[in-house]
Amino acid sequence: MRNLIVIGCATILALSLSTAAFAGSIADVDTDGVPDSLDNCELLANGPLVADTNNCFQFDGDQDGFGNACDVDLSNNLVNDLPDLLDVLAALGTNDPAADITCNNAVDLPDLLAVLGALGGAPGPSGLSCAGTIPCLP
Ligand SMILES: [Ca+2]
Ligand SMILES: [Ca+2]
Ligand SMILES: [Ca+2]
Ligand SMILES: [Ca+2]
Repeated sequence: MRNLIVIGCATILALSLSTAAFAGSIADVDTDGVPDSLDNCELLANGPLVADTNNCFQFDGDQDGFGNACDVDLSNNLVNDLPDLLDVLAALGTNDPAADITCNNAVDLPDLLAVLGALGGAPGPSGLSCAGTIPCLP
């Protein structure tokens, strides 16, 4: 009987460990359904389980590996800076996919505000190893 209990405990422990390892391999911090290692906005939900503003799914207009939801670095120098602000101003009224941060098929005020609000930061983070190169082909 005691052996059975020991075996039972060992089995439960092994199951717990393997479950933890499994959970670790599919970590999804923003719970959007895309594992961190494949998520082009690791910390910001951008579909499919938790959609971003306009139900976009990992939309990445400039194909740099950072999804638009977390990428206002339009000049692709890995800093959110003045050139990005100038780029979004120049794209206002167009449907330039790189500048369409909110993914509503138009570059408009919310996109400008997103760029303004993120000045001084950096794009991402992204779980893709190719993030920062164009095209980012995982
Ligand atoms: Ca995710
Ligand atoms: Ca995400
Ligand atoms: Ca991007
Ligand atoms: Ca920039």
